[in-house]
Amino acid sequence: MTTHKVPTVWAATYDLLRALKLTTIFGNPGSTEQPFLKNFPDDFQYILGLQEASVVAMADGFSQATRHPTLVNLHTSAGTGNGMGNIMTAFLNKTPLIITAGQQTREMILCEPMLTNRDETTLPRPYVKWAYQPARAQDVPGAIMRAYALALQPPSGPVYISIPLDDWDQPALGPAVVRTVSARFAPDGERLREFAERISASKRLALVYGQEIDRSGGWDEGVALAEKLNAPVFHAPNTERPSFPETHPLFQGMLPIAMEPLSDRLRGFDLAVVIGAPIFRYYPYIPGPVLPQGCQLLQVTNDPSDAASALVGDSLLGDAKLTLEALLELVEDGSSRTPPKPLDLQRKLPELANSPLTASEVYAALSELRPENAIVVQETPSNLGDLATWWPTVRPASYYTFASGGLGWNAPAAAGIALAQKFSGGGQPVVAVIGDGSFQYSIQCLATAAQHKLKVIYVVPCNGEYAVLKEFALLENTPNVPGLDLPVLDIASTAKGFGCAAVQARSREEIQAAFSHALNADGPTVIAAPIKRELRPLVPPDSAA
Ligand SMILES: Cc1ncc(C[n+]2csc(CCOP(=O)(O)OP(=O)(O)O)c2C)c(N)n1
Ligand SMILES: [Mg+2]
Repeated sequence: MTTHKVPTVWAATYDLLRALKLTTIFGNPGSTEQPFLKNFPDDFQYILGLQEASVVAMADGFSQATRHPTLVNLHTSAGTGNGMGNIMTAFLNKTPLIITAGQQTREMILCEPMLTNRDETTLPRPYVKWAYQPARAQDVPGAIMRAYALALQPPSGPVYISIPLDDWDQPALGPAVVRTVSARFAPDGERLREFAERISASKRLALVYGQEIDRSGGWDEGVALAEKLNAPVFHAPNTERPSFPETHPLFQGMLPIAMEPLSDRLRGFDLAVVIGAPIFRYYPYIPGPVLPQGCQLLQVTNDPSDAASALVGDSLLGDAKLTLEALLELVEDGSSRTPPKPLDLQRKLPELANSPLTASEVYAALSELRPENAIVVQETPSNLGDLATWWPTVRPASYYTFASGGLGWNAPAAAGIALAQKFSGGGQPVVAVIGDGSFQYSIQCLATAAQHKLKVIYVVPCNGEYAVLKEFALLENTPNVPGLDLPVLDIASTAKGFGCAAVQARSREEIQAAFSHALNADGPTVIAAPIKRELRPLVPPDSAA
């Protein structure tokens, strides 16, 4: 008697995941996911997050740091809902996450028992590139293959598949079809030459570098192009991945985050070339033109939607690194241009230390012990500029933040990045600077960091308030807003409860001692640093200087 050997949907799917190198799964399980997770294979790793906001952002950080799509498994509608803020962020970050969620048994969905994910493809929209529930169990592996292909291709981003729990034991059609797709594309040659000519002809040229450069691995090409053109480089406003060394003499800082000051900053330039960013990612509304009089704009992006939504200028679709390489060949040498005056970082500290310290004093203390290979992750809204002053980004893939502003992404993302370091043996320590308010949104990530002994140091500047919202209240003239103070938090105790080493550090000496100790620790450390309350203008008046 011959036995008929058809794999189950479960077996065919795990083989597909193996083939696609999706063997690290970030999740939080429920009964609708257990049929997928049963007999979990030894060559896979399940990274448990205790709340889905952490699960999604840890996977996002891991995916960015490994430069590979990553699998997430959420618990039906409730888990998807908890993860939704960070799914939105992953969409704006353009991180290829393949998010799966369990669904009730097909037999019962009609009567909507508990755990039914009702209208399952509606919930994650519009912040996924595709949301799907296979029409039949046999389509599960094919749907995951399609999801992978879509997530990876530019612009990459999250996709969502809902999978009924009874699908896993069904017979598959056979082994899954494994396909490959391209993760990048080169620009159109003719249009590229036109761009190169316009760039070469510019007398007063500004380069604006965005996140797609660092994501594409094009950091060195970006530096080479700026040097060949001898042109100033700005970071695109609110960029989440700095893509140019901030200590380079051509670096001119980040463009302001609002219309009027941004256009003022570009005054005098005849051409702005934006590579790898939308036009523009503004934040507060300060009305003004997009560009000053006499300034034209060229944009390079791999995202047709960002090309279409640009308010002004001409766009070219293409991968940032490939386009930079090609432009480098085509543009004329810019030695006749006058280089800009190097930025003055304004590193000034008071002779007598403040008590409590200012955010600047905390970052100054840390910067003296900065390991050259450290990776920074930042979610500290009111003093991120101070951090950049004292801890400028000088290497590729060494600074991460979110594209969205949705709090609760960076603390878990830092854990995901540290996990990627651990798996790759990279040994780069992760320093996550997270405001005391921001730290609360996905605090459960600390348990995952402790469980896996991740080399991540959380530095939490504690001002006991939502300072940036107070700054916003001044800008928008909205006095007496309630709920902007945080009177009761004990961050070090909370962190200890999640299994992390934690200290409160008040002085420069205490901070440096805690940081040195943490750098040598076998696991995560949380350093809570009380800081002085300071309110500064949200958009500095001199940002147009
Ligand atoms: C999910 C989410 N909820 C609320 C907000 C609004 N928000 C923006 S900044 C901020 C306060 C951040 O406080 P903290 O981390 O302490 O930083 P500080 O401003 O004090 O430097 C809040 C609540 C948000 N951006 N995201
Ligand atoms: Mg705060």
